[in-house]
Amino acid sequence: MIKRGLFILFEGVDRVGKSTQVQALTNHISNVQKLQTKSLRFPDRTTPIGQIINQYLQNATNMDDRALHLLFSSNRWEARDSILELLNNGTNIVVDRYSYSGVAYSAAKGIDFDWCYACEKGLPKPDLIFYLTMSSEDATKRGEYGGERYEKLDFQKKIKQIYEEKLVDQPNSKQTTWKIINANRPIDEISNEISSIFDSEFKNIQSSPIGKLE
Ligand code: NYM
Ligand code: MG
Repeated sequence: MIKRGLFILFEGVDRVGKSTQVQALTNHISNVQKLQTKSLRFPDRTTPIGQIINQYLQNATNMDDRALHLLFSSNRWEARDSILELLNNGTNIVVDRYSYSGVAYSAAKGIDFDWCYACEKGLPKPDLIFYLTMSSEDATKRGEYGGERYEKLDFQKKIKQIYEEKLVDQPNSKQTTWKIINANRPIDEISNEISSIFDSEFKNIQSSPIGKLE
């Protein structure tokens, strides 16, 4: 019988190095562990819904905050079947942002936290979440922001606060393990830590069923 794939998620504010670490862990799982792996990211800007989100992020359109929130959530729901298919076929997925980004960014705008979380319930649950964190000032110093919406120090601080006070290791993320990773270190040091956590945990996780966000 084939073992199911794992759903590994990277979360954190902008500029903490998630995409670099997604790539490093994907390489580790396929080249060192010799397991099937695919990386995904949200928003998935390639779908029709993702294109509307992309236009908003690039300041080409404006939108009601709640309508936008629901589009981000829809962009995950439209990926649900393919995520489950990959996992059930034994492919590990390494994902750059998911429901927790959805809640953190929208709640940081002042939208009710529980309302933000409600539309995520029922989506496939990540098995392991790496939360990359560093001071917002240090993240800002990592070079110019790309000019997308949200890339402002004050707003980034609010998002970080929502993650750390309301999401990381909180009851509504029960049964999911969050690993808090100090992202203010050399890339290799971070990726070595993440790879060794994966190596020590993946066998245990494979034998548990795929969960749902609740
Ligand atoms: N973002 C991402 C949200 O506001 N809600 C969501 O549900 C998701 C998945 O999109 N600044 C925001 C966070 C980012 C922006 O993501 C684009 P990225 O990883 O910077 O391409
Ligand atoms: Mg970004």
